[in-house]
Amino acid sequence: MICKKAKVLFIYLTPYKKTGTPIGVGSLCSVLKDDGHDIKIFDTAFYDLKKDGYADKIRAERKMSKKVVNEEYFFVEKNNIFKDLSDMVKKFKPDIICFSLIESFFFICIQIADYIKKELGDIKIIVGGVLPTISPEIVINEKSIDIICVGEGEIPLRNLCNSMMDDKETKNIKGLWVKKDGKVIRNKPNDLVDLNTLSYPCFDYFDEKLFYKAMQGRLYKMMNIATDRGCPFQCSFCAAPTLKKIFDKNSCGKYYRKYSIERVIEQIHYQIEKHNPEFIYFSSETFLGISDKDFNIFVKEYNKIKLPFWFQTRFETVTKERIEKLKDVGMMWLTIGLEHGNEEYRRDILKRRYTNKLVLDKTKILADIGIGASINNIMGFPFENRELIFDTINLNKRLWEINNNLECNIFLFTPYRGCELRDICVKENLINENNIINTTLIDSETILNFSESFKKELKGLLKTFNLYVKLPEEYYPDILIAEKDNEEGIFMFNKLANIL
Ligand code: B12
Repeated sequence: MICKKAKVLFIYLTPYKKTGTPIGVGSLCSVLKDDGHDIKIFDTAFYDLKKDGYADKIRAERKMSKKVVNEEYFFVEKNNIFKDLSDMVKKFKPDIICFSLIESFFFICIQIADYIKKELGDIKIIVGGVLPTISPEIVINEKSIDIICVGEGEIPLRNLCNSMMDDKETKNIKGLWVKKDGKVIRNKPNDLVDLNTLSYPCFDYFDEKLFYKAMQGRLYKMMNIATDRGCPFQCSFCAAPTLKKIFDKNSCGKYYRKYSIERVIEQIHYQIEKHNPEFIYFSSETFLGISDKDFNIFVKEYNKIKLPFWFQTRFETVTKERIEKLKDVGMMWLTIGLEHGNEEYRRDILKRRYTNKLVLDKTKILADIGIGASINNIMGFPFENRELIFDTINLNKRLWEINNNLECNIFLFTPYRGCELRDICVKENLINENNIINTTLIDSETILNFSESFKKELKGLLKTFNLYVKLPEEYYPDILIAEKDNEEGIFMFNKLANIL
């Protein structure tokens, strides 16, 4: 495809020091690069916009993970986002500015978009990502936003850039909602892409520092590899089921798609050749959801690659045979969502159906083979109370007893748009229907309208979760003191945290 080159600036909105190269933006860069467009990326990871810390630090303070020892070598903090952005825009002179947006960055996105329009000229602004896909009206209603992308962006953005540069009409491009003469033209979402014909995500334009991610207290140059897109499960705290519904309703094709195993292997070689990473991270939601045939090909081929790797999967998919084989070819770690310790609550409210026995058995498999894991847990759900939270603490305690090489992560439930539990929160008056979330997983206070006493309790339990999990029960009276948000509580917390 030959057309005039567009200058495209991506603004990747991500929390302070939240590194890792995003597959979505990488994939968009890749199709534009194929068509010869000029690309730059402005990343918000370097700016402490909310002045409230960052995930790696807070996780270490809450005793979830080890303190990162080498971060100063890989991170430079910048402090004037508007000046830096303005300098980049004036120098690069983009034809179009692209934001990739999830809900927690809505306000920052609008602030930056307004600034661009007011101070830097009438450059076309397009916003894509999960939020405009799930709640398009909210985003398109913003005065500084010209276009939004609903659904996957590879084809719509390519068509937009190519048409724009050829002075062709852009208002009817599938997948885009476009403002024209004071009206919004709402085109249908584009078909979902065929992963096996798509170019690999291109990370060439990202700052090298963003490749570094923490693993066991050390930052490594890591390459994110996706093996699929979408998710076949129905968890009520996740937006994936709603994304699936939107794509089904618009007949866009199947949301949950896998790369062929040959493409996965080819992609790993391609990215290693380009970026020379120290570690591979498989960013798919359920890495071990692959068939035995593909699994065996993966192991055989990865044996030639040999870089250490980790991935995310579900408990159900862990088997002795598979983990042993993976360990032999470089598997170092895995992340598993347990989410809640009460079986009934997990099944009925969170829509996760597995037993605690299964969770214990699978953790034993990991312990026997000598593989560590991050166990992700959430608390502060609707209808939860202290007793239910202790079911989560107690199950984690049993897992920790089986396998000492576990990171027990605990996060507060946040009802992002698109997740089924959000509707329940609205119904129960726990949030206002129009609420737009402006918070991330490291926050220490719930945004739900629980009673003041339960809010306090959540804050205390979030801080002390790992003390309860990892210290013997005779410490519980002291941990109760450590829950308090006062001098006595802080003193006790520090004293107990030092034991771990
Ligand atoms: C992998 C992942 C991560 C990774 C990588 C994040 C990333 N930005 O790539 C990590 C672990 C870092 C992460 C962190 C967080 N994540 Co996350 N994450 C995901 C997950 C599982 C997959 C995302 C993905 O790679 N999809 C595949 C790519 C190809 O799709 P995509 O990114 O959406 O991009 C496509 C389209 O959206 C569109 N598009 C995107 N941007 C743009 C821009 C333009 C201009 C255009 C035209 C199109 C376009 O085109 C892309 C290519 O087709 C999703 C779940 C999901 N199903 O989406 C949650 C999800 C996106 N995450 C979510 C959240 C909340 C977070 C955190 C805030 C968690 C937290 N509480 O801290 C942080 C924020 C960090 C950040 N800025 O991204 C929520 C968002 C909820 C919402 N309603 O907004 C989701 C939906 C999960 C959920 N809870 O429901 N996440």
